[in-house]
Amino acid sequence: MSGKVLITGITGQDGAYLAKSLLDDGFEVFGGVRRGSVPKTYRLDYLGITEKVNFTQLEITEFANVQKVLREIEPSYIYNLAAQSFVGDSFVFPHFTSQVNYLGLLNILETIRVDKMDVKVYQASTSEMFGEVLEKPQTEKTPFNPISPYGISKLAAHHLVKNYRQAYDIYACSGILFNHESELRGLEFVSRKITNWLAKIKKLNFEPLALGNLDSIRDWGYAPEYVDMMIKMLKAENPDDYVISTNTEYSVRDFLKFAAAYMDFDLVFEGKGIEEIALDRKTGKKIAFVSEKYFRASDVVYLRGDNTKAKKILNWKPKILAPKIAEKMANYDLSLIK
Ligand code: NAP
Ligand code: F7E
Repeated sequence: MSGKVLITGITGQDGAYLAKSLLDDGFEVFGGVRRGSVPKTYRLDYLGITEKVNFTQLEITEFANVQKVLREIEPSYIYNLAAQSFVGDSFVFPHFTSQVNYLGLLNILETIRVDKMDVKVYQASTSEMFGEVLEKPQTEKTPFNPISPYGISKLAAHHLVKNYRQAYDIYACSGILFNHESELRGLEFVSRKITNWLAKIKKLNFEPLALGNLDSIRDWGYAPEYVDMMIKMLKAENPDDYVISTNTEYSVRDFLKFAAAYMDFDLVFEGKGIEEIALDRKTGKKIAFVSEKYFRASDVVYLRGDNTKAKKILNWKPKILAPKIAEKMANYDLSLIK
């Protein structure tokens, strides 16, 4: 594969890792960035690739802007990663979330359809579409049952991909990605919130960390391994949808324990529900507590993906699991505090 690639959402966690992999493979990478009061290239800076990316102004909700960008670049591949990706915020901004996550993709697909563009499209679908799960573990065939405005907007986009593929023969596929984390994860997501805050407790004696639902279970993978799967999907002869996951399950409490152990805190949990706290066994110091502030109006409490199809057809196998991910992120967050 070679040629021009457009990544929407290039400044996000996945966009940065994907751009790095594609540049390493010899692609010409174009990155869509939206206007902000400050440049948001810190992830690309961290990976040392900012100078290698061709940036273009892209507001995914503006049809005319999307059309102009696609016509100017004429990419052979589009990875649509742009999203309002924080589930918690989707309850606060449901309209905005739908506009970005659904209408953004529609703008891309409509431009391709009208201009009859020869381009392959990757859409960032999500395990959040399974919502209150109807089957364990979840596969490509598991019925969707989303319970957040985020999950609903992504499911609408997921259906759009299938519809344009079937009706207009456009090469478009969806990766149903389960949670994936890294050193470049946003601070609002629970994994990074934990490692970042614990590092501050460890090195700066910060106050305890407030968390929401500790019982929530996720199938956490490592983001750099997941972007490789996105590339494999567009290399395949035929477009298809794949679950990308590790087929393992850990609770938020487990993730907290892994990160804490790396920082030499031996956590014991006391109390139940809203009263639950985590103490360091050695010092008796309170490290974390439950706060209602971080409960969601409705929360997806169990996710675990069966990645058999991706393994079999695309020869993809994740190696890095939650305990190691927590360590890597904890190590990185400690290193940020001199
Ligand atoms: P992220 O870090 O939140 O990045 C989102 C990106 O979208 C950012 O570059 C953001 O730009 C851009 N964006 C947001 N609104 C936009 C708009 N209106 N116009 C143009 N760009 C816009 O997300 P991520 O973790 O990398 O995830 C990448 C994609 O995969 C997202 O679609 C997410 O929903 C999906 N996904 C993620 C996971 C996961 O566990 N990470 C799992 C399944 C699916 P700014 O930098 O300007 O904010
Ligand atoms: O929450 C619970 C929370 O915000 C995970 C996005 O990348 O993955 C991500 O969505 C769980 C939830 O990720 C806190 O209630 C407890 O049950 O890290 P998260 P998410 O909602 O799973 C999916 C696949 C995506 O597609 C999304 O784009 O952890 N939780 N306490 C907390 N969550 C947060 N954020 N903060 C807490 O204090």
